[in-house]
Amino acid sequence: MKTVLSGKKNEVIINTEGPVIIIGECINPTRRKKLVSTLQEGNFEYVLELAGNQIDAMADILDVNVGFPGVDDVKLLPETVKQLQNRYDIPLCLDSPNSRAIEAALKVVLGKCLINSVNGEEKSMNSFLPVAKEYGSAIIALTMDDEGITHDPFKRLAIAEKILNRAVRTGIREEDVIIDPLAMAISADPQACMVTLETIKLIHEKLGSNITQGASNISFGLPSREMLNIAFMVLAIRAGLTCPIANPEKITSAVRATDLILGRDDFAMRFVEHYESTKQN
Ligand code: THG
Repeated sequence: MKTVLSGKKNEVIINTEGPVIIIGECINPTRRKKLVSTLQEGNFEYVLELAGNQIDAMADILDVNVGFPGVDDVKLLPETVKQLQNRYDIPLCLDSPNSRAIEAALKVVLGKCLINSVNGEEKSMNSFLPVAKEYGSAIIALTMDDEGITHDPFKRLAIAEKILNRAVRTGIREEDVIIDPLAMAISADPQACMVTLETIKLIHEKLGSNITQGASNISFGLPSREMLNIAFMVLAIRAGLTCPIANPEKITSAVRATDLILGRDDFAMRFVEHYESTKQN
């Protein structure tokens, strides 16, 4: 299955057959005080620098999250989108729980972007799905609903199916729904990663959808986060993950190595290209 996204001109195809597409996570105020302070001053240089660094590290898509307490993201999200698209031609993944902020950003965005995210709650589906349909966007579907987060992979699959069916009835194409199996901190629950891996496998087999996840979530609260994130990423790709939200500066080497090993990189072209690009720096 193929999900096509675009920037101003540049098209990116997320294909369940691979190779893995990287959604850069770094435009996110979590633990980035400087992002909050610069945006509060109306200064976009740092957000542009975060974008440029991730593009250099081979991000294919950029997640854009500018939500923090006290900010009016109905204003800030579209302004950030404009600034990013003034300088770079890359598809965007608009990351906000506020459907009004998403809609305001969709009014100014060029190309076809990804909405991050809808979940199985009635309120969420009712507010995000019509917006995605109206603006022709693809959407990330989180496998949680009005009953919260379940630890049963079959129930997560059922929620994915529910959102997918509702989206299709709203007029959104099946391939424009990317499923998020929910990656949670392993420090809080020893089985958290196994539940996610089982969910990925089920969704891959039963729905054949493209699959994303916040790949750095699992390592919150632990040392050696990079190593944990990489180990989990490799296993998740094998299970069916196709477009992780991750830090490309930390993860691209492992992603290229995994694609090569899985027979998705003829003559190691992408692997070597990435190696050469890191050597020059
Ligand atoms: N699913 C979907 N969207 C998501 C998530 C998800 N969006 C947000 C989040 N989870 C993914 N993004 C991040 C961004 C940053 C970090 C983790 C997940 C992170 N940052 C470092 C920290 O907190 O220590 C700081 C920055 C860094 O060192 O790079 O870990 O699950 N659909």
